[in-house]
Amino acid sequence: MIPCAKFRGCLLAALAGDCLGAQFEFSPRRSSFRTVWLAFDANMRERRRWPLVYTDDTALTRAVCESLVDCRGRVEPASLARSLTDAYFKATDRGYGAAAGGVFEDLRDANFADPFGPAAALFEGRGSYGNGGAMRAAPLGLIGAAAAAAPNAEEVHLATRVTHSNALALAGARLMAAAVRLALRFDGVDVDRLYDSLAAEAAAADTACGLHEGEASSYTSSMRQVKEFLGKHPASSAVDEEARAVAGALGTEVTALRSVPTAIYCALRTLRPSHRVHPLISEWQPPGNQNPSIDEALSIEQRQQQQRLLDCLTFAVSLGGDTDTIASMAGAIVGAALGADALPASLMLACEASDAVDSLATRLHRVAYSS
Ligand code: R7I
Ligand code: MG
Ligand code: MG
Ligand code: MG
Repeated sequence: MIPCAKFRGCLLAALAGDCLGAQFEFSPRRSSFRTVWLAFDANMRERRRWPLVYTDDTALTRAVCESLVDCRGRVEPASLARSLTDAYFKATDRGYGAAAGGVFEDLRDANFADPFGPAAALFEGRGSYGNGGAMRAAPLGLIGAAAAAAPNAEEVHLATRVTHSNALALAGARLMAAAVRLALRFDGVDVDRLYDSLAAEAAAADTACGLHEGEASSYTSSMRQVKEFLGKHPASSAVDEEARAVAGALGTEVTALRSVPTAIYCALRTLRPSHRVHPLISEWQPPGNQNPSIDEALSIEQRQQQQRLLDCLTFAVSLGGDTDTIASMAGAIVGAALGADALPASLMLACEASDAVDSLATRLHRVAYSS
């Protein structure tokens, strides 16, 4: 059985990436690693409840979890469409993609008669290739890891098509869910093996969605670039050059193709046992050292896991562009691998609704193992 702590780590780190990244989403210029880290450090030192609000990424991830819990771990498109739409109308100002609002209005106006209809009509019938399906796919990876018969890929397609029917969006969501599913079983050592499994998932997703290698628009070719970057191991002092190169090659856009492989790189980079956390972070003292009521005494291992996650999120946001979504997806993968111990208490205090996300993760875990 996958421990509940890994479900919690996944969804809480996804929340943290969204909340931390939202401050930088589509800033006109990329921020340095140092600038991003100083902002995060200040966020965690505020020591008041929820200075950081979450965006559509978390609103819709919560909605996916709630629908999965209601439907005993299954993807029921009508339930999911209703749950996503309710989340949207509860707060339409959470930074939704330009096409998303219209889909939710159409779904509601037709009383959810055809959960796939409005999304299929977008962009002259080609459907959106935005990353809005991938950004909420983590819970599907969690459920998929527990399912005995792993019906995952088909269910991810159904869940994605409610808002995104373009092949690029479907394959990206499927790859993101697979990344979470595989990260849950990561042994802490063999990142090459994790990469190989992900590359195989990318190839399968391309084939299933009719994407062809060579057109420079396949997940297979992006994953090959991920491997090249993973082979490089640049020094911490070169982190901003690394970020510039990764952002240029893999992308930081709102499209699934130019953000999911980027998030996967951010996660795998951090999970390599040889990865050195940036000195700004390895020298960091959690705010709790001044206030024992917030961060209790941590074991060395727990401290290192927290530093790893913070290093991942800082790097992801320093790439620029779609920072909330890339950090959220990277966080989901790393959080699934490391578990909830990797989330500093001061960070959880800073992120909106962390308590609700935590209990939702626990409910999802219960559902995942109760059938
Ligand atoms: O994918 P989506 O939900 O957006 C998610 C992003 C994340 O960064 C969130 O944090 C939030 O900021 O938004 O929303 P969509 O509107 O479906 O897709 C995003 C954008 O991708 C669209 O608004 C378009 O600009 C672009 N796009 C397309 N452009 C041309 N042709 C998506 N599909 C197409 C297309 O087929
Ligand atoms: Mg967002
Ligand atoms: Mg959307
Ligand atoms: Mg975004």
